[in-house]
Amino acid sequence: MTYVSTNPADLNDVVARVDLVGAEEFADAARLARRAQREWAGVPAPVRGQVVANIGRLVEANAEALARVVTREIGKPLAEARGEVQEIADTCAFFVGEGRRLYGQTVPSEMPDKQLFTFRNPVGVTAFITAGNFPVAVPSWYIVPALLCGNTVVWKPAEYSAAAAQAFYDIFTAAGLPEGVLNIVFAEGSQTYRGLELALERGLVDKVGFTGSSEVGALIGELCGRHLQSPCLELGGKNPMVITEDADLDLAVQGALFSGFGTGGQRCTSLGTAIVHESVHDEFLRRFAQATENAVVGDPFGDVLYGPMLDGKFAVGFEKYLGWIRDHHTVHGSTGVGRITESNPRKGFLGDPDGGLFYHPVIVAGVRPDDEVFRHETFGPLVGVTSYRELDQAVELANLPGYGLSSAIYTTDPGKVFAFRSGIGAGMVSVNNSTSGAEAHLPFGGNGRSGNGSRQSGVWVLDQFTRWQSVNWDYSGALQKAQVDTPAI
Ligand code: UN1
Repeated sequence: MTYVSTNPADLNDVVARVDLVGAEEFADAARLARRAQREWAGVPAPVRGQVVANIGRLVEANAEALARVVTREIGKPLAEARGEVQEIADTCAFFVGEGRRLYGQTVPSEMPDKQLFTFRNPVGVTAFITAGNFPVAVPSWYIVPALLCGNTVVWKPAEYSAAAAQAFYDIFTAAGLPEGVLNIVFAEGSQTYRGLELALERGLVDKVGFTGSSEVGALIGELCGRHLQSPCLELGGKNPMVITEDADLDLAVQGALFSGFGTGGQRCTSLGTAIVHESVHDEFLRRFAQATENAVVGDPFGDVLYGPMLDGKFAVGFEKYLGWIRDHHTVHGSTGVGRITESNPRKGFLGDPDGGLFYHPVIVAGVRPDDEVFRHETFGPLVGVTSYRELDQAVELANLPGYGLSSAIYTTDPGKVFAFRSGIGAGMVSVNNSTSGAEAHLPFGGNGRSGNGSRQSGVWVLDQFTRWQSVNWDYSGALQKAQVDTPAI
């Protein structure tokens, strides 16, 4: 079966065609990765680091071309696509040095003439299933450290970002990865699941990473759990932004605009609900609605806040929430809408199959805790706004949907920052900044419906892609039994 990836800003523009594989071929890719793994693990870690350095250099040399593929294929504004490509280079820069570290420890023994050590071993074969909203940066968060640690990889990118994924793969392999070390497969969802199941049953995969929806993440988690594996799960978010009575409101508006509508709200870290102190709620809403109305949506190669939806299936998913609003906005709340650029007359017709997948930004004021748009990730340009009286109540509202990825507080009061930080269930907290826009060396990940506590990026990620091995070495020449023969004082 062939998948045709189209430009979401112009559905007649075909960007790539890729062959989709079945479950058996998915498992075959894992077999190739298994075959290549021992040899790759035998390459000294500093040399693997050099390969990572080569990848970084090649990414930089091809940055503009890669960014343009990303923009054309998923409609992400070019400036953001450039940033995303930079994130791969940053990830490489960070992990090059880890190739010369990958430290173990020497540990004292409780007995004489005996020494204890720890070593980091690669986990083996890793399998990554990634989303298309960050078609190159997020895969690099998995693939770069996994390779550096001596693992081989099977990678199943989203089909709708196939051209970006293929360009990424070509750069990585050109940097000097031996055959079988990085394997790319495209497959439709059920075949991917079945392929992973087969690979796990056959003992061909040792660690799974999945970035995508909480619903699919739960299925992957269950599957891995049956094989006693703990995957990295980076799932959805309903990320709150609390705006206190002492906040700089203009800054908060800028933050809400970018967090909520940047990338068309299609980041797992996008703002879900702004929770605003009642004394500044009306003023915030007025300024936010004004800024939203002035926002320009359109050609992602132009100077716009955001472009089209990533792909038709996200447009369909988002329509569901727009339907909910149509049914409910007369009951409570109101909606503000932005404008769509008219620079290209073919664009901007909502729901026009010949136009792009463009949607107005939507603010749902007066959103309530039992509303569907309060509880669920909408993955589109929609921000709810509500108010609170006491900070405790704001934190409670922020935690209510049960996700726990990102969050933000806008305040000038350090006491409120710490109260928020310790009360919020999110893995990430921004202070006077956007809920999105992670840096490549800080742990990234969530709790609750956003993930199982695994983290990506930074030095902490080494614990996902290596396993500790303890070694005890007795050179006393006698059988010294721990505890029994431990010298007494
Ligand atoms: C995602 O949406 O899956 O924090 C990841 C950010 C990005 C990563 C988002 N750098 O916005």
